[in-house]
Amino acid sequence: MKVLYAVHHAQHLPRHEFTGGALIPAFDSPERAEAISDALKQAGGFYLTEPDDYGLEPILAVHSRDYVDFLKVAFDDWKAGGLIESPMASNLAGRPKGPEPENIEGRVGFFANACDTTIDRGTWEAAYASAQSALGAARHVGSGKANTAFALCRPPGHHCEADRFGGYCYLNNAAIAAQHLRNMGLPRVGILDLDFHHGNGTQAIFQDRADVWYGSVHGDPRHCYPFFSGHADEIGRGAGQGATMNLPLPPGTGNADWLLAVRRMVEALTKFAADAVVVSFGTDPHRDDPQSFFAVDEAGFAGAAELLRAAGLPCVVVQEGGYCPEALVSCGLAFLDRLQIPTGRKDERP
Ligand code: OKP
Ligand code: ZN
Repeated sequence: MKVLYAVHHAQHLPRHEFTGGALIPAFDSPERAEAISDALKQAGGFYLTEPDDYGLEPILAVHSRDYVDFLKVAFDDWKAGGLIESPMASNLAGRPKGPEPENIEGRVGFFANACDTTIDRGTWEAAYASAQSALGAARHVGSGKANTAFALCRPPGHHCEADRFGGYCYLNNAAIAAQHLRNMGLPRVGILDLDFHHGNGTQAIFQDRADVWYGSVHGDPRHCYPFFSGHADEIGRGAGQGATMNLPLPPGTGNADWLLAVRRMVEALTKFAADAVVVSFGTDPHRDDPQSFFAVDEAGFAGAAELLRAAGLPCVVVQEGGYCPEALVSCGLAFLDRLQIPTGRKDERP
């Protein structure tokens, strides 16, 4: 399987995040992506390459120009403004938002949907490279070269809206990949979000559209981040009604109930008649993950891959979260191994 991996992610080095009323060491560390890439190299059968540079245009197909311009300069403007540490939102704009403030602290809040995440020196470059990995994987699958590809993205993307960062996310890699598949000529694209957290950003980006389906299985937002999005009655709006699907699950959810939900998602994807699916893939449903209250294990991830493979959909897998180093590796391998079409049907070499 082709794996798009931009080593530049290591330039994104958040020192801390705001959680539980305190600044704690950031969960999204470079070691996360390094653990996965090391394991894939060792496992064999995965062909790791740096993504090509597809430029800003496919990013601007999802994100606003104002937001992208802000991300590029936020860190430098923060320092120039005499502020300490790194940009982090302390005030959030309501919806709809008014005009962008002039003050840098105000601008950070204007372009944020949570107060947990910093923007650091190197964040823009890493987020840009991460999006290019998603684009590389989308192009590989969308052009028919292979049925599957894996974008080993870091930072993740699914909490990021068109013009708001948060939840460790700055550019919505999965949304950028899905939109790119549309622009390559695929009429109907699905996004299946298996990360423990609901992808509030991805949902917001596509909730009004009928051509991109979004489905998510996640921890019930009554009990966990992102708290205000991901309830079962959120099914899309206007033309997009019926093209959003949420299955929030309670604390303690294990393989059986999780896979039942994934099965319902895959059935809905099939009914939607998606031409390809982008999987927002997080390993945080695993029972050992420090952020999750699910009890899924490697067999669960293998089962999810089996369901997707049986559906016969071209599949772009995009890394989102996962904070237990061992589970990042074991669940990633379990999922990707099982997703591959058996040899003889389609050559998976790049
Ligand atoms: C990013 B991805 C819980 C704090 C949660 C934000 C979590 C972002 C997860 N005590 N903070 O979806 O894995
Ligand atoms: Zn997550």
